Amino acid sequence: MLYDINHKKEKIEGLPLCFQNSIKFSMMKNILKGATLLMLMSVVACKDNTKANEQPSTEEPQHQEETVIEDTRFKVEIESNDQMQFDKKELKVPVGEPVVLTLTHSGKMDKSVMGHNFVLLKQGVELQAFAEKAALAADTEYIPVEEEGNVLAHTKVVGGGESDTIEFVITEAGKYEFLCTFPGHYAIMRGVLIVE
Ligand SMILES: [Cu+2]
Repeated sequence: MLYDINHKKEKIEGLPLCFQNSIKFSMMKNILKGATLLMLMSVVACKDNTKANEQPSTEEPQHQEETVIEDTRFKVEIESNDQMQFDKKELKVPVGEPVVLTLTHSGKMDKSVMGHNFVLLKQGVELQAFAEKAALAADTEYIPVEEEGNVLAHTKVVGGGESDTIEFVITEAGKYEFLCTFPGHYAIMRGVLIVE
């Protein structure tokens, strides 16, 4: 197969330089291989080039006053670990105000073997009886459906390196028990939330 490059050159002059270069490039390659794919590639390259040469838009993004809303919610953190412990036995939060609670798991173990959650019970709920039912509720992350009415707030179950944040409001001052309902954990992983 022979190509008269000069003849073709005449034909392609008058096209934008970008196309000329692409076409020349394609013709050369065509001698060795089929040109279709290469033509396509050249066109794509040409388009990219065009984009790069575009002037940046002079349109100013709509300027808006930024309003920084200060997060005044009360924040509380509780940590858990691979030794089946919470780092706090007592938490204090204000009554009637939004509380943002974060449970973190600083260990490495998977949630299937050392999972933890934070479950806050209504006053008057018998913790041990609740925990024993909860331990069987693996399908609902150890929150038994029939006991949901006894739970004021709860996180999901977290494993090592994970955390979960919840928000709740307690409208009555007093002491509330919390626990981890992962099977076998409640005896150690429990404490009191003081609302005042
Ligand atoms: Cu636990």
